[in-house]
This record gives sequence, C-alpha cells and structure tokens, in this order.
Amino acid sequence: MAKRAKTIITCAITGAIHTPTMSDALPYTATDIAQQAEDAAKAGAAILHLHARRPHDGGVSIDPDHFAAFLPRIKQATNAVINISTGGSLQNTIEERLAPARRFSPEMCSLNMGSMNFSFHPLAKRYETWKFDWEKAYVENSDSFIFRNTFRDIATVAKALGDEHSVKFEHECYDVGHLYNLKFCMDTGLFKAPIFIQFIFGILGGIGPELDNLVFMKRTADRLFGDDYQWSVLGAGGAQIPLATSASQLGGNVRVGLEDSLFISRGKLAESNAQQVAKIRRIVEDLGCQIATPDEARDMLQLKGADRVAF
Ligand code: KMH
Ligand code: ZN
Repeated sequence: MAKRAKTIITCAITGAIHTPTMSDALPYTATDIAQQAEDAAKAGAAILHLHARRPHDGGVSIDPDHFAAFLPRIKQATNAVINISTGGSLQNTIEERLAPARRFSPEMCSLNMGSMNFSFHPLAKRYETWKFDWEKAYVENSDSFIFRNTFRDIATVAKALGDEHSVKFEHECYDVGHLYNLKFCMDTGLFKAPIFIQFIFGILGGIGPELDNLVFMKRTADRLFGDDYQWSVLGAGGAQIPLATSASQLGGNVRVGLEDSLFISRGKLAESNAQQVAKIRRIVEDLGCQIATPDEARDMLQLKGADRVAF
C-alpha cells in the first residue's frame, strides 16, 4: 500500500468576517495576533494564514504597517509557513489587496478563484450591542458585497506575486466553477503544479457544507488536475471540524482557525486558535494520520523557503 502523505494543518488566525463583539478570543492587536499565531504553530499548525486588523478597534486592515507589527515576531517565534491573505476586507481593489504581500514576499498567499456574493449578514441578528461602532454596519452591509476576483485580477496576482516573488498560492475555491476557473488558468500557464487548493464550504454565496459537496469537489478536482495537486478543506462555522475530519480521512489537508469558525464545539466559543488546532490534530492523529511539520509542508507544496521572505 502506498505510504500516506502527512496532513497539513493550516490555521487562519483572524480573517475579515468575524468582529470583536462575536468573541473575546478573536485577536486584533499585533501582540495578540502574534501570540495566537505562535500558540497555533506550537499546537501543530504548519501554515498560518494571516490578515491584519486595526489595533485600536479590530477593523479589517490591509495596511502593510499593521502586518509589519506582527510578521517578524511570528517568524522569530516559529518555523511555520506564513501565508498572507490577498482577500483583504472583501471590498478593496486588487492593487490594495496586493500591497502587504508585495512588501513582505511571503512563502504563500491566498488567491480567490472567482467573483461571488460573500455575505455574513445573518450574524448581525445575534447581537444587540456591539463593542465598536464599525461592526454592525460592516456585518449588515455584507449582503451587498461582491467579492471581486475576475480573471484579470487573478492574472494580476499571479504575475505580481507568483512570477515576481515566487509565492505559492492557496487557491481558494468556494464552488465547483472555481475549479474550472483554476483549470483554465493552469492551461494558460499562470500556475505550475503542484497547486494547493482550499475547498471552501459554507460561505453564504458559495457551495454548502454537505459531505456530498466535498466528495463532488474532490472528484471534480481529480478529473481536472490528476495527481498534480494538493488539497485542503475549510468548513465555515459549525462545519469546520466535521468537514476537516472527513477531509483528513479522504487523504486531504485541513484548515481551522477563528477566521472561519469561532467555535470549538456546538454552541461553545473557542478559547483560541490553538484550541481548534489541538482539537483537529487530536482527531487526525487518533484516526491514524500524522500531521506535517512546517518543513514537510514546504516539501509537499514546493515552497521557496523561509529564508526568502522579506520580514
Ligand atoms: N475566510 C475565508 C472563507 C482570503 O483571505 O483570501 C476566505 C479567505 C479569503 O481566507
Ligand atoms: Zn483569509
């Protein structure tokens, strides 16, 4: 029997969906983002997917200076692969969204593979009072968000980061059409194998979090990419741990973190990113798989190496 590859755990530390009112655990100061990232890496995350936040009120930020306040600290404290988001606040231009990765030249970046509705406005109904002024309108207005990722945007990111900085992408695919977008881009030479696909389930605007959909996405990717890809699963909210568990059993990698879910179990808020990493690690190991170290993840994804980043 072929030797099973190890499971890469990605942890997405803070993101652009949740707001400080929703959980005291959601980090937004540089110190808290760095500490939670370090703890998540110690718990077993090989890759840290990072957004920045405004330190005074937790607002979503793409200001490179806000990244500068935590990236070197994380690099000093861990060997984890740093993955910088190019999603931004879901509302920025592609040039704005590129700025942090252009400056810091990380080993990895997210790259969203299609334009879509991307909404979390139903969350607003759960809260009567809010910690900060911006939060309520941001969450409510997400019902008008179009997350723009045109073919030209994708090509711009591929050139600016892939060609010029040897960045490897976490190709975020929220629906089956995004796999075909990715295949088209591969056929036109934008990306080289092995690609790393993040199958995303449960975002309002994307495919739902049913196991059938995971199998369908995986089968479609197998057909389109053959052996030339690595894959991982991100389930939003309550789907996070169940879908990650299924993914690891099907030979895939997993993503957890407070960006995607604030919970550790049904109705119970997570205390930290590290708690979610520890939980999925325990499950993956109990079910007979081994987790990948950061260097093993570098090998599996053919990354350029931590010595070639600019922070
Ligand atoms: N929060 C995820 C569902 C990005 O950073 O580019 C999407 C995401 C996008 O991670
Ligand atoms: Zn993200």
